[in-house]
Amino acid sequence: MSNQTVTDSNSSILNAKPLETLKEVEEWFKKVDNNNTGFLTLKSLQEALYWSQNKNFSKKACKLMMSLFDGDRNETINLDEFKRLCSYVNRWLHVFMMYDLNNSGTIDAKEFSYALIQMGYKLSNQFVELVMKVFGENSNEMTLDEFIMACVEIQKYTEAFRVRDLECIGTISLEYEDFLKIFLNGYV
Ligand SMILES: [Ca+2]
Ligand SMILES: [Ca+2]
Repeated sequence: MSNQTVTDSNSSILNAKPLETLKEVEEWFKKVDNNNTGFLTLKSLQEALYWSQNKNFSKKACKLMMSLFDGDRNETINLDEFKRLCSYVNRWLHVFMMYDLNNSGTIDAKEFSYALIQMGYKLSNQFVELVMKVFGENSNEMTLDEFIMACVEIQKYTEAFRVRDLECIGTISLEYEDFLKIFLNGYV
């Protein structure tokens, strides 16, 4: 795998500024946080994402969002964290729509393959099919939450590879423990 052309588009998405002016975000938050606790649990985050996107987000996808945006690590999402999270999902939604070439509301293998090329990845069709199987509940199509998860994971492990492939030759040599660390870092 050669990754030297990978852009930092995903990391700029992650660093998106909160949508301070978007009143709707506050409304979605309050709609779900109806007893005014000031935070969303994993379950209520799932509900809030449904209101915000009119799309189902799996529990797994919500856990990923929680891991990315629970800045104070209290296992809940407050309003500021939710604003950042919505901005992030919104940007991914635009990416998703851009590559949903036939406007089906899902991304198929051909569209995903094209999206990856446009994002700077050079990956084989067999690998794309494998990713579709791993992340897509229906292995022929990916929904928005599945697409985000697949892209975030590919980005994360590409970064781990890139910092070890200093000469950008597309090959790295790993010690056993370093290999395990890459895997375990996916959990923190
Ligand atoms: Ca939090
Ligand atoms: Ca499509």
